[in-house]
Amino acid sequence: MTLLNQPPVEAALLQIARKKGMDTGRDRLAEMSPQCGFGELGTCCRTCYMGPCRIDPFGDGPKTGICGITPDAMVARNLLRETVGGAASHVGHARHVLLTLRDVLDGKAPYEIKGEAKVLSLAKVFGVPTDGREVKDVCRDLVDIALEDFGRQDELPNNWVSKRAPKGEQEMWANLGLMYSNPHNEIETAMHATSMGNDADPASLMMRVLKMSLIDGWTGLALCVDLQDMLFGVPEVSVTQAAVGVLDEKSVNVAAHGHNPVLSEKILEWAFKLEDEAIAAGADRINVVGVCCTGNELSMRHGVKLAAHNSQSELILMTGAVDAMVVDIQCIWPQLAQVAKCFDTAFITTDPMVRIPDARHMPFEPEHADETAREIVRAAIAAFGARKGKPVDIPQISTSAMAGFSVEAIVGVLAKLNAEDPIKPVIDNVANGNIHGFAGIVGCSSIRFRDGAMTEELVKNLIAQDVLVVTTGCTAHICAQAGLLTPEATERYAGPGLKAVLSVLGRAAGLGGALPPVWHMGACVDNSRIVDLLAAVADRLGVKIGQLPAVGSAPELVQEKAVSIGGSFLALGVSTHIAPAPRILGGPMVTKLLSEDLADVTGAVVHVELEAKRAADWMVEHISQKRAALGLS
Ligand code: BF8
Repeated sequence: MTLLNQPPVEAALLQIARKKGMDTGRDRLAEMSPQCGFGELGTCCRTCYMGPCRIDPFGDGPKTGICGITPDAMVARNLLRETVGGAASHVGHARHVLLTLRDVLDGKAPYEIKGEAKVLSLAKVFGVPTDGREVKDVCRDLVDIALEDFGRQDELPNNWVSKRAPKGEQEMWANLGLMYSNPHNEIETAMHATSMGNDADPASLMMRVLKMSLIDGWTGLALCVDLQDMLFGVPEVSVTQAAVGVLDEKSVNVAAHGHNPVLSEKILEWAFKLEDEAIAAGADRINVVGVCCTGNELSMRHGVKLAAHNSQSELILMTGAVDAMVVDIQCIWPQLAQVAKCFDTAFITTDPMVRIPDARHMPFEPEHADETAREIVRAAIAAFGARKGKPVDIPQISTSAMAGFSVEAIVGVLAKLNAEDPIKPVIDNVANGNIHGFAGIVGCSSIRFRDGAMTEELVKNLIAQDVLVVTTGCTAHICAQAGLLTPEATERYAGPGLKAVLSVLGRAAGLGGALPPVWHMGACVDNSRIVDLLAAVADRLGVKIGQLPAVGSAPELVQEKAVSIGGSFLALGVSTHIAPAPRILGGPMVTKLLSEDLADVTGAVVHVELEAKRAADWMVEHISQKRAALGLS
């Protein structure tokens, strides 16, 4: 791991950790390095108790598991279980929001429907009548359509994919046998098929991986975002601040961490309502800041400041300035509870699935959202009372960052140039080469790559070559902290063509400067917004998404969710760079399938590259090939 390029925020936070003698993820990684080679290759099988079996595909050792399973079947089976983990997380998140929205419509949960425009636009997609009807009634019909998918046993196509996904791609998926019905049944089937003595055909297992990824994309991401937009409103562009310097010594600092805005929206609401109590406790105010994807959700809809991405979540606690870290689901390191114990920080878990020893558990249910959120904010004020006057270490580093690039917001900006045909200015600039193409740089922050600034270098290389970048998840935090979500970044890093386009768009949007070269589209579930954007451009051009000069990348893969999201882009025909390698390299057939043969199935391939400049070059070259196929120079 190189430290030559360590981002300044990491450098400052690690210095604090060292000063305080605190253990970090980097220390724990160093202690267990080198990591298990069998695990990295994917050829370790723990499916049954004759094992664990380990196959060294390159040496003279065993060539199959004890039951005879081949390395290809082993890596495919393991990959499918990772994909199930990702899809189950996103589908579970979506279902939670769905049930919350149903309770809101039934008057059982204290939220308002803020996304009326989204309700009406989805009604059109799903053929729900709107004339003369209350928005709530239209919304209820949409909720019922989504609920039907979770209960159906009729094997008819799932509503959210068959009515919501682009038709051309659906035809391809249907021909490949990838269309699905009830997502829960498919998750059950995938777990069944991967248990001992079932599917041992790597090709069949890999088709299951694609199918599970589709479920992730449409009943996970798209359903989740549609519901959240109906409930909480569609994001609009706003300017916020990012990095640890957004913590404020004199305020009650509440860090919202996780993924589900059903909790964090209420925390934000109660932080405003209890400001007087905080002032009475000696604070200037209550400062709600965002960590990981819940941070992105709050930032997209309310301009809340972004404090940290995933691999910094334990480090910001070491400032001693976080009064409460309130978490919901996913990507919560158990270590956070141990770090919080060393300070006055209240580390509060809220979901029954996320129980962590030494955390304070305050069960959050939407029906009692107000009471629990009030109690949580009061716990933060009490923690501030205990901390007040004690020294804290807050590195004074923060950057400006523009967020809130929903498709609706992007179309709104473009409409200022061409109200009749908003997508046309983009298409014209792709055709004339000002925009070489598009890259979605998404996913996690990995301590295996952070100290080399993998993501920042990749993004800078792409925008210098006139590639417009969209981002989500922890990658969005990284880009924000590097100052890449600013008009200044366009001036400093963008190639001449991209700079010209973004300057015109920025002026049209009334910014008085260029739009940023990297557009923050939200949390990881908001990758569905990227799909919607691609679908709109493809539709306007009359081509399939896979034909667009577009490419994806997850340059610091950590979570199973990133695997299933990556798979959903492959199913659309969008090729994807990834680092580190998925755990398939021990299976030569599966490796070839993903890196070459998939091109003949969906039109996409996976490319592994650990070095940022080379990864960017591959992505630019891939875009060039797509341009050439469309007859563009
Ligand atoms: O869903 S980017 S580390 S926080 S998995 Fe997790 Fe990865 Fe961050 Fe958000 Ni996404």
